[in-house]
Amino acid sequence: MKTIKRTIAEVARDLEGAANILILSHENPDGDAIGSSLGMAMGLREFGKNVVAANATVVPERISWLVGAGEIVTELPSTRGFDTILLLDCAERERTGFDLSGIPEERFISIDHHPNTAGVGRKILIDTQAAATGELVLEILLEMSANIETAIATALYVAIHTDTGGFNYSNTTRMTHMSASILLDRGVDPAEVHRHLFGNERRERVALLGEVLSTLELELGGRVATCVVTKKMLEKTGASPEDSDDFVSYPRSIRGVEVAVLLKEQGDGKYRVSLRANTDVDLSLVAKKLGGGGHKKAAGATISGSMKEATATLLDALTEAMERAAS
Ligand SMILES: [Mn+2]
Repeated sequence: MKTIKRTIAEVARDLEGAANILILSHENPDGDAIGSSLGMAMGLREFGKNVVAANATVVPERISWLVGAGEIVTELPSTRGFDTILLLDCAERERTGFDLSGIPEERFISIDHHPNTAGVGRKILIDTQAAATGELVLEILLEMSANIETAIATALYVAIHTDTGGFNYSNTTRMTHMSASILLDRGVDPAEVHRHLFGNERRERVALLGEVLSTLELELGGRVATCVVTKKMLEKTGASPEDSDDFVSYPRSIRGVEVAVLLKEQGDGKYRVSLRANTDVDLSLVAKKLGGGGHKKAAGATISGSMKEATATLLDALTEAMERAAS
């Protein structure tokens, strides 16, 4: 596991010297990608800096209520005017979904918490102990003595909330709760955030959940649970592909299940696979073997073939990983 330690202070000093900053994150953004981008953007603007945030994918509806979400552009602006391109929750050019080739390495700074990532930039901060990139952004803004107003705090709280499953996953640490404590001090309303994230479901999404749960299969003697999202289900329910993003938590909740799998049909004979572990099996290695990436307990990849072939490929890789974990 590659962890590159740059101190928070080093990155903070560097950002203090920057004037025009372009903030990017990984495509298909989650709450951490968007929350840390918005929190950092608003925080840096307080110092009079010119900041633009872009993401190759539109902000998911679930987090589109965050202040500033509507200002995140989906087209890459001309990068010429930016002295700094800040990658958040992402430490490689390719993960942004934008063509950033040809831009000198010194223009980049990357801040991330994903393992097994190379890192690009004049400063690279990859802290795999951080539960979310939002935690790192908070530390940097505190180091810069930024005035963390409620909108910034709420964006960072959503970042941390999302990546820890509401402070429930094993990546949740003392630091996570300390960060949350600071953010609540700055005016975050946790009940309001929860209502936005979970009390705001569209009928289409709940209907899709019904369809997806009917595909539940237990494999490998009940150690692996799989569910499938097909294009047909999306058509039938009127739901969108990202509506199923966290459905993997349902097969995961079954007693005895060690690895939960959600297969999403992409078209062109491709399946997007989301993996979640309840035990020690290292899913980042499984995903890597399948051409994807991620964390030990949460990873993903894209597999080609029919549903049957994709499932077989995946179960082979999981069998091997679970044997390795047991030995
Ligand atoms: Mn993250």
